[in-house]
Amino acid sequence: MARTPSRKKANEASKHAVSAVFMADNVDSMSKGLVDPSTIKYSEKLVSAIRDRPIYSVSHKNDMDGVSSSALLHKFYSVPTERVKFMEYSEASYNEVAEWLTGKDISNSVVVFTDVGINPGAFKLFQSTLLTLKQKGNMVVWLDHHPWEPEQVNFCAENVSYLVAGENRLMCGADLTYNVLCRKLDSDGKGERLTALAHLMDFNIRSKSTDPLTFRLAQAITYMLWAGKDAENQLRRMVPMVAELDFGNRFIVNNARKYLEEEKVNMEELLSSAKTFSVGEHSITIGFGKRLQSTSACEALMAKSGSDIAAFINYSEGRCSLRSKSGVDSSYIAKAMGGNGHPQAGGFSAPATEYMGFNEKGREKLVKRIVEVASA
Ligand SMILES: [Mn+2]
Repeated sequence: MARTPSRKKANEASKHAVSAVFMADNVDSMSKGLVDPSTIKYSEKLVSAIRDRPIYSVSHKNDMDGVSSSALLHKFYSVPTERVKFMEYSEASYNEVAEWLTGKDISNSVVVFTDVGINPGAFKLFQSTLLTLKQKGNMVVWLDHHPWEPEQVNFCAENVSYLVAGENRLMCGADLTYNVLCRKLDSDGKGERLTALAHLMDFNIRSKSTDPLTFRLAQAITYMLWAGKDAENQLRRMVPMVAELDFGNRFIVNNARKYLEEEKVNMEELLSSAKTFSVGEHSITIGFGKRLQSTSACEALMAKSGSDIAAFINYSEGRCSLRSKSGVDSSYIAKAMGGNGHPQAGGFSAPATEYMGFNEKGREKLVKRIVEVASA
């Protein structure tokens, strides 16, 4: 890599989350520091260090980016689906992953984390998990594009083999997985195509040629996430289909169809609850609903009202998703509400216990808070 490594430490970048891309390449031992994301390239050394070892994939559960990142590892590194784990940002999920990794007595293997960061509440647990993996001669590769806390970046920069962390406006999880680990192995171009689709979805970019395909997959993923305990098995089963771009597979199509059947009813409920408020130069439409794909729900709210920001409060899951039109940054709302996100797509948790089970009073309370925060 012909670039001069920046020697800046992560905590110089920001007092809070790292809003720039931090890279630590301990395999190449060439670079550590804040980098221009466009310089992140295929790593020949990393690929040759990992390709003959057993690989475990831990990826984000909630969307196409996480599933696609695992699918790329399945396709190019023959990671069997039993070695794929999907997780979300809850402490219970971090506990489960820590147990999955340390309970297996994995040694001389590789664990690749994609499209997830570390939940601050799980950081201590994860420090010991990563140290245990290291002691047993494992390599850890971590490829993420969400904001990270400086202490987590600094710990991982020292203790994992290869790290990309921090808000990345160029590359999503699948982009990082593809660019760093897969690009030169992609003889049929399917990996590149899958990555391009995941990129469009993750950055919420509209494209006529790709939307029907990507939305079908997104709908199937959403329907699977409603399956509770079985969700992970279903996602895992889908990984080889996603790897081969087989979005027309009956399994995917059936799940997408079930989603659409429910969507009609659920969308009516969402739109009838929607209220619009002006917040500074912008307007926000807030609606309550359940079992809807977040992006579709927010788009329906914006289409109905003409607002440039939408908040979909999923009362059955205790979460709120935010989306905004291109050029409108809604991430400050997610952050102020204790969540996280990108300029056009973010969210935060809104537990039922905090909002009186989302009865009328509880709903008013949450709407009031969002409007206050959005106006600030
Ligand atoms: Mn992502």
